[in-house]
Amino acid sequence: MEQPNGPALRAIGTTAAEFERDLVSNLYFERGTTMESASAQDVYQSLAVTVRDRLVDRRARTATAHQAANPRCVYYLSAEYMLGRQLRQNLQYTGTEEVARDVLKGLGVSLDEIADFDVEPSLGNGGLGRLAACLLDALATADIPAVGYGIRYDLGLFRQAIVDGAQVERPDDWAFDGSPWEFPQQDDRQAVGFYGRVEVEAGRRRWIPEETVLGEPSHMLVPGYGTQTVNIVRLWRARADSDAFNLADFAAGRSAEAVQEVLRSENISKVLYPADSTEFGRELRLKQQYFLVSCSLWDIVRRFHLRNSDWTVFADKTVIQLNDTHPALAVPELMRLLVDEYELDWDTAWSITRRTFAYTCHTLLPEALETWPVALFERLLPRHLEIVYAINQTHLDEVESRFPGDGDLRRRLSLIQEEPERRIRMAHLAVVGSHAVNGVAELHSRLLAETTLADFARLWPERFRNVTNGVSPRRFLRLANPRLAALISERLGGEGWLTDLDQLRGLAALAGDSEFQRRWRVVKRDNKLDLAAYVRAATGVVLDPDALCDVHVKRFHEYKRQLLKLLHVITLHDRLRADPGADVPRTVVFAGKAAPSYHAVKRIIQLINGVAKVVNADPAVAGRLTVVFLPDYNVTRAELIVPAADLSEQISLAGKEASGTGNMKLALNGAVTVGTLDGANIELRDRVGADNFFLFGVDAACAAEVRRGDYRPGEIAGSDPELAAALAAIADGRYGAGFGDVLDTLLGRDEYLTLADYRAYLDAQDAAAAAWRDPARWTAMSIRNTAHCGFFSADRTVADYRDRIWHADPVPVPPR
Ligand code: GPK
Repeated sequence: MEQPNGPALRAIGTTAAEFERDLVSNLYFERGTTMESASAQDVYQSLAVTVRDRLVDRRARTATAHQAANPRCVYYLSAEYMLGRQLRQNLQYTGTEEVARDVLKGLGVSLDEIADFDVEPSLGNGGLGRLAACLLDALATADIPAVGYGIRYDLGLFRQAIVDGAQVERPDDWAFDGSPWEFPQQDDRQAVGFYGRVEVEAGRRRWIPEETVLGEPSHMLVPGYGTQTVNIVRLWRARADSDAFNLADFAAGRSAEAVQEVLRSENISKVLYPADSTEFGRELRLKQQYFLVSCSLWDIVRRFHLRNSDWTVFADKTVIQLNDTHPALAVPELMRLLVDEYELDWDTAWSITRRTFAYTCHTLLPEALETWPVALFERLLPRHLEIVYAINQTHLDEVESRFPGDGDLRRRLSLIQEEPERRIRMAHLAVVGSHAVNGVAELHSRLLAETTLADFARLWPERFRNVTNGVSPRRFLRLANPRLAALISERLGGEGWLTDLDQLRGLAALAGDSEFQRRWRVVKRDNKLDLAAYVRAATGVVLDPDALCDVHVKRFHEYKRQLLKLLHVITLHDRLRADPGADVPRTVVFAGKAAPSYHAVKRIIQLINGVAKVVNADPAVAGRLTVVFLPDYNVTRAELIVPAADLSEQISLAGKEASGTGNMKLALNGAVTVGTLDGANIELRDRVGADNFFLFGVDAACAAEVRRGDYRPGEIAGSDPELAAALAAIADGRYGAGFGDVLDTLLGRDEYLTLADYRAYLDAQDAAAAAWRDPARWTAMSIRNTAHCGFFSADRTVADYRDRIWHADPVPVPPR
């Protein structure tokens, strides 16, 4: 993009008059209407464009600065992005929120009402996708030249409705009303091949694909906070060739046949796969992965050639971060481009490739490590299979020379799994093709090197490192919790903490200050009132703003143990019926989506709703215990729940949660955690202090130990009367008939040690209730949680990646 400097371009200003002029003009020229006849949607779209224009100007200057500096660029490859709503973010990042509010008010419109038209693009499943968005935000804030590459799914993650207590999935046509934040670039389309054969031409192997699909990019702007940098996220959408539509079929009345080819192509970016940490063996998914990789690498190479001509500097100018294994095909694809298309020799190409890639692993669950059947891979990507085999050969030769005669080791390290069917191990491919491999929390990185990737860690210990996740304080404090942000800024004397989160430490001295505590509690209460208003409208359930707000919000997974929380609720209900003073007044909020095919956790959602119905209808516990399942958890819902939370449930079985980032968002907003020694909980507890964290449960080593021994959940249930009563309550059908399957998993294998941790969990909850009874004590704990959360800023995470993996320098963008 060129620096706009011609006199024809109107100045982009931030005064109310300029803002109003642009808004009205956008309404007129973009929507073809005037303020008098505009619909709310018209006003929203014009407002969005008006704000966007302010970023476009920065974007143009960013591109110019990058072109001049020719820096090392960070390319983030991710199948998922959960960007969240854009309007309020962009108003804040351009400093136009107040101006916009006033201008709209002058025109008789409320900003809050208009802002509700903003639709969040839910192009991800959960933590991994949201992490990608937080990192992009922090990259731009740090002035690091970066592009995020992803897929522009027509349908984002399904919308969750609850019908008769059960999850029902509805399509999320997020751009149905138009998406004002996107810049489609139809003229930058890129062809992507599939299937076909490999031909030898003058001694060189070349792939002749049989099918071609077009990748059409559109980008969204990613502004930095407090800086001029605006990076982009570039999302690819699959399009068929313009002559793919079969006119003859259509004319003959065969309308379905007429669009067949169009559909086959465009299906590639039709829908985000709603699987989270589970293997999803579908040809279309592999096609999606290659589609993303092929389009993005083409674009990365194109960008490189805008500023460079010599391949030997490619890796000095380019680092490609693989967000999990979904984009791991980039390794053979870059090799194919370098060797087949640009005719570099294999060794040079391999050295460039390895220096270019770095890989982040987000799980330890073996079932979440992707593998693809060789047969499918060969059919879809015949040349890539040859390249994978060649990479594997060199790799296994190295293994053999380092550990001669260790056939078992070679089998374990091979890119190809042989039994029960031949499959390509994508995590292996990513490790072999990268110069750095990282886990996402200290425990996770250690366990990766000791278990899941132990053989690789022995082979290349220098490649392994940890980069603990972080979250954007702009989104999860400033935007989500403006009341708390204002109080913090008032006390810390400015907003410097927003880009230097360690400054929050200054709040620790105020933890015991009764006036500050009072104001802290007022903020929390107001946030709970906001949540209560939403919950009432969405579910009819009435929440008490003075009750302890206890939240378990995240994707549904057995290892995250929503069921453990539910057993606690059932026990509380029992206790409260006998003794109204048995617990503090409490609201339990559950939210989260289950993969549509993950039957076991969909049953848990049903059971939660069954329990909620019984508890909320029981006059004996009215005002003491309320249970709500808030449907359709997403970034927007998180921004509502997180600021209102008092108690943060982070109760995964130790050793299963790679990091967690909800734990960070909640603690940052003053929620106190009840949690296990899992993922980043450990680092969180280290920082906020053991006194400000309710710890319980087995640790990862012990969990592994229990699993190896002869664990008997039935005996635990038999020897704990309260637990037995809770299980009996589920069995007797009061929450709905037929939850025998849920009981069977608990009393059978109890894979996630729910029963083993039940008693310790209840004790931790009793300790939390005791602390809550003393408001001064609780509030001090809450303040200390916020005060010591600076480490969990995504800015620190990005600084770690920058220093330890990317070695990319910032490029400041001059102001206009
Ligand atoms: C991990 F493997 C995966 C996955 O497919 N999706 C996903 O969201 C999450 N994750 C982990 O479960 C979290 O512990 C972690 O904080 C998050 O990725 C970001 O690293």
